[in-house]
Amino acid sequence: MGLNLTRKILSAHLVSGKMEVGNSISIRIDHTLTQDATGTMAYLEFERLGLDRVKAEKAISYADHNMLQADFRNQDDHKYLESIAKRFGIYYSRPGNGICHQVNLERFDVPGKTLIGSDSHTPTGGGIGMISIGAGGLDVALAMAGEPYTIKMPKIVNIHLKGELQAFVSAKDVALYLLSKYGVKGGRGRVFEYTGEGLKTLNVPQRATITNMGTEMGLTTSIFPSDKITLDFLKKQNREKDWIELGADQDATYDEVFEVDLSEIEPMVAKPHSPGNIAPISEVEGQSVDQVIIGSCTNSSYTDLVTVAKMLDGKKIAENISAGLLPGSRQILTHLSEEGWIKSFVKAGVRILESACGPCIGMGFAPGSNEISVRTFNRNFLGRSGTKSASVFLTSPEVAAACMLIGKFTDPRKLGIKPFTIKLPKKFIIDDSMIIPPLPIEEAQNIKIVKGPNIKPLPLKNTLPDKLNGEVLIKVGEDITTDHIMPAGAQILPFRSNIPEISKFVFRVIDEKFYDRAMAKHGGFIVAGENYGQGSSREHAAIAPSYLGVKAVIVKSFSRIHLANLINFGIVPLEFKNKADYDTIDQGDKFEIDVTNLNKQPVKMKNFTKDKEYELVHTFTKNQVAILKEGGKLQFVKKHNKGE
Ligand code: MIC
Ligand code: SF4
Repeated sequence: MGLNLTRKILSAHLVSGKMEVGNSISIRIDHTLTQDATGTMAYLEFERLGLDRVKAEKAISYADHNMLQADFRNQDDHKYLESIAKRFGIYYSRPGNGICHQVNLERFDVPGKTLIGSDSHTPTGGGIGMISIGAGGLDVALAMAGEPYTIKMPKIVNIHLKGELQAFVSAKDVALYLLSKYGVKGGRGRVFEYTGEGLKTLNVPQRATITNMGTEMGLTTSIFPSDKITLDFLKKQNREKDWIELGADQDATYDEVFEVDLSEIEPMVAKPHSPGNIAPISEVEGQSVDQVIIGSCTNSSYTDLVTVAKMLDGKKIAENISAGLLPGSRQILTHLSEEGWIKSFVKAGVRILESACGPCIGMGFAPGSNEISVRTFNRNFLGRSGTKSASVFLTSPEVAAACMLIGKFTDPRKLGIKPFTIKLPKKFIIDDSMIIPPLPIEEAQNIKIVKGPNIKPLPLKNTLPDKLNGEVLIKVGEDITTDHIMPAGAQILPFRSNIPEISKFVFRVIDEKFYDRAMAKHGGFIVAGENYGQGSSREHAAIAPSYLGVKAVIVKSFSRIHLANLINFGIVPLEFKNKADYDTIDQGDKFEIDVTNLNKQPVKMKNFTKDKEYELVHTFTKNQVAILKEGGKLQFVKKHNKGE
C-alpha cells in the first residue's frame, strides 16, 4: 500500500509513538520560527532551560507584529530578541524585512523538513511541501532545545483538486470555499494534503495562501507536494539546492477524500465575525464599503500584489474608500518599487504601509465606528481590528481591488477588466542584508542579553493540589477565540513580555469586569462551549489566566494549540462527558474538582450551588498528567530534564 506525503515526512521524523489516528506521536523538529509578539515569552522560557545554544538545525526569529512603536516597549522587545538571537545561534529577521510566514517561505522553508512556529499560521510552509505546525511558545522553545514535538496523529484528508480557477477567482477563494464546507471546527485532528491535476495551476505563494488559512478550520496543518512548480519557485529564490521531489505514492491511501473542482469556485467573502461565516460575493454585492486593506501573511505575495496593482493601474479608488497596502516582505516591496507597481497604488490613492502584520493584528488603521472594512486577511474576530463596532469582511485581493474601485462590494468578474495572468519574476531580487545570521559560538558567548524595564520574569504555578475549589468566573459560548481570551491590538501587544500587566486585559472584549472579579475571588474556573481557544497560538491566553488564578477550564471541546498551552502552564483543561451539563451551569456556581488521580477517568466535579455532580473527561497522556501535577511544563522539564 502506498504512502501519502504527510505520512512519509512524519515517519521520517518519528521519535516515538505509533502513527495511528488519535495516538500521541513525537516528531523531530528541523526548523523553528518565532515572531515578536510570542517570541519574547518563548525566549524567556528558552533562557530558563539553561542551554548555551539552540540545537535545532535552523531557528529563525522575526520582528513583524509589534511594529507600532508608540513608546519604548516594542523597540525594547526587538532589542531583546536581537540580543537573544546573537547569543544563542538564531537567525534574526529585522523589523521591516517582512511578515514571518512570507519571509520564511521565500528564504528558509525546505520541502520534506519539519517546522514548528509560535504562530498559528506557520502551516504557510505547507505550500512548499514542508510539515509546518503552529505551537505555543514553550513548545517552540523546547524544539529549539532539541526536544521532539508531540501531536495527536491526525487523519490525513486528500483534497483532490481538478480544473482551473476562473479569471479573478484566486487561491483565497479556494480557502474560503473549504471553510464554507468544513467551518472553523471541521478540520480539527486533520491534515489536508493536496493532490490532483489542479495542482499545476497554482504557484507556491498561491498554495501557501491555501495552507495558511487551513488554520482557520482548525487543521493540524496542510501540505502540497514538492514538484516542478516548487523547484521553479526555489530556483527564483536562488535555493534550488533545497529542492527535492516529494509527493504521495501513486497508490497512496488517505483517511478521507474531498474533491474540489476549481472551475466551480466563485469569489467569496467571510462575513463578520468569523472566517467560517462564508457567503458568495453575490450575497453582499452593492453594499457600501468604507475601508479596504490588502496584505497579511495570507495575501501579500508578488502575484497577489501585482494583480491588484494591475487592476488599479490608471484608475482611482472610490471617494468613500480609505485604502491601504501592506507588502508581505521587503523582497516583494522591492519588486513593487523596481517594477513600478508602487506608482499604480500611490496614483490610485492607496496608503502604503510597511511590510508587517499591521492592521491584521490591530496595530493601526482601525476602522471608524460601525464601518465596513474589507481585508485580504485570514481573521475577522470581534474587535481584532481595534474597533468593536466595525464589521470586517475577508476576501481575495481581486474582490478587495474591486471594492476599492467601486466603493461597494463588487464581483471582480463584472469590472470589465480583460483577464490577465501574473507570472512570477524570472528571478526574485535577493537581499538578505536584513537577516542577521547566527554568530559563531565563541563570539556568541560574549553577547550580553538586553532586557528593557517592561520585560518581566515569567510567573509559574505551584504544584497541583488534590482538590480544586472556587467559583465559575465566566461562562462563555461556542468558538471562543484566543482574541476573546487575550486580545491583541496596539494598546495591549506592548505588554506581551509583561504578564502582570497584560493580565488586566483578559476577556476584555466580552467582559470588562473579568480581571477585577478574578482578582477578588483569587481565581476560579472558566466554563465554555465547543472549540474553546480557536485562532492564535498566543500562550498568553493560558499564562495570563493562570496568573489570575484560573485553575481549570471546563468545556465541550478545545482547539489543539490552546489545549496544549493550558497544560503547559498548569491550567487543567477538562471536557464535559455529557455536553448537556454545560446548560446547567451559571457564572458564580461553586465547584470542587477532584484531581488527585488524573490518570483515572472520569474526573468528578461537584457543583455546590446547584447540588449536582458532573463527570469530566480528557485525552491527557501520562506525561501530560505529570506536567499538570508539577504546575506546568517548564517545571516538569526542569525536574526531569526532558520534554514531553
Ligand atoms: C494572529 O494572527 O493572531 C497572530 C498574532 O499572528 C497570532 C500570534 C500572536 O497572538 O502573537 C497567531 O496566529 O498565532
Ligand atoms: Fe501577522 Fe496577521 Fe499573519 Fe498573524 S495572521 S502572522 S497577525 S499577518
